[in-house]
Amino acid sequence: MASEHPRANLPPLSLHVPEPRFRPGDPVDFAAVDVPAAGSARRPDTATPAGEFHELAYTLVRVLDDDGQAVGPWDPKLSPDMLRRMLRSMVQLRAFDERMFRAQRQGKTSFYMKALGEEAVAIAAAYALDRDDMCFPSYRQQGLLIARGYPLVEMMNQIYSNSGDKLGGKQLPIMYSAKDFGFFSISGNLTTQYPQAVGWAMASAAQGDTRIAATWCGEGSTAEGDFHSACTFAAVYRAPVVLNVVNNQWAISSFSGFAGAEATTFAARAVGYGIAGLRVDGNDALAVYAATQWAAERARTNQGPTLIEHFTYRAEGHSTSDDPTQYRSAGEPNAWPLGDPVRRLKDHLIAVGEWDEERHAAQDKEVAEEVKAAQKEAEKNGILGHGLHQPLDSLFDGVFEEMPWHLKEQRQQMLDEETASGRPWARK
Ligand SMILES: Cc1ncc(C[n+]2csc(CCOP(=O)(O)OP(=O)(O)O)c2C)c(N)n1
Ligand SMILES: [Mg+2]
Repeated sequence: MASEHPRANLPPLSLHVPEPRFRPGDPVDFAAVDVPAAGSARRPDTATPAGEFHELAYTLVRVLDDDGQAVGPWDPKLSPDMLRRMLRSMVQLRAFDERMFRAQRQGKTSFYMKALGEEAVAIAAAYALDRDDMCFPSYRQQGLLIARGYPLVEMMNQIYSNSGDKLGGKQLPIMYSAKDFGFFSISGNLTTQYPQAVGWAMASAAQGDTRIAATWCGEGSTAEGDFHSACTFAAVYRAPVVLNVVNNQWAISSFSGFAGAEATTFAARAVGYGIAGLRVDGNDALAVYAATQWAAERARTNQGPTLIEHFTYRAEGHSTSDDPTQYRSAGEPNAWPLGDPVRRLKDHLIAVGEWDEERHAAQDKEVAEEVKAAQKEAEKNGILGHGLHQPLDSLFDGVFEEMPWHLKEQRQQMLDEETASGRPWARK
């Protein structure tokens, strides 16, 4: 073929197709992952222009060292009480995930997504932000709701699409929406939350408000056009927003190389837009807290947006519909060089004499009981697939303020067909 080409004297073009380092059955060695020492990254004043610390987009902001001590300029110097609250929220999130994953396996719901290994990302950010800052999460930041004290029963009602589900059974399980908790509706369409967060932040500034926005997407999602248009708007208008990229190495079965990780970091996206960029150890709750607090301070003082890459690892499958043993080595989660975020925060509290193994074990038990009790409560409202938990004619509600004539007709047709079939559809 090549010889028939009119310009056969030129070398043939070829494409680079990224390939993950480890496949099922391969031994895992993450020695090539560069892990700078805790405390080694400098912390510029929050008023420093974004162009003066580009190196922070290529390193890792880390606070917790291998001995469990908090070191360096990014140490947020949190009180032991605050550290214990963060730890408890992370433990709650893990217990909640565990129980809901099992509920899906037991056929009580159709779908669940865990945040195992990424607990610090959402929990530490929730504590660093103000309670009334507006969050635009992806589907893996349920930790925001847990840290803000949203009732676990309400989350479960949504997961079960039962009669207690505030969203009326209209959303896929785990796609929560909680306006009162500053938690924007989760969308299944990746990265739509990015321009929404920037738009909200711009509106907040345009109205002279003081609240800022924060948003999260996965590293795979940075390939979406929405990510880039959001960054442009945020940069141009210096929108008061914190843009988080959760680099957990995987986008379902595609490794981060397919979103550009072989060429540069995700935090480096910020450099091209003239946005402040930070790359952070996402398994270090103190580093996530410090980076979020720093970025929030910049936003609050009209220094503009910050893009934070949280370098972490998705320790479980993408969702209950996924089987990671089919595409990656089972050794990866345990070999991940940044460790387990829960264990690291726990070790820190123990190292500073503010926690011990007995208290931790007791808390684990207490939290497991709390989640179990919430589940029992939620199941009183029904589980997915067992009966019609929402009145059938409510299917069309909540979209338009005034229902258009064609939807009224369709609703009537549906109800007529149900009546003719003899099924009980009536509004309770
Ligand atoms: C616009 C769009 N494209 C594709 C999908 C299918 N999809 C759902 S999750 C996902 C992977 C996202 O990976 P990443 O952004 O890294 O987030 P993570 O799941 O790792 O948190 C894909 C491709 C989708 N939901 N929306
Ligand atoms: Mg990912």
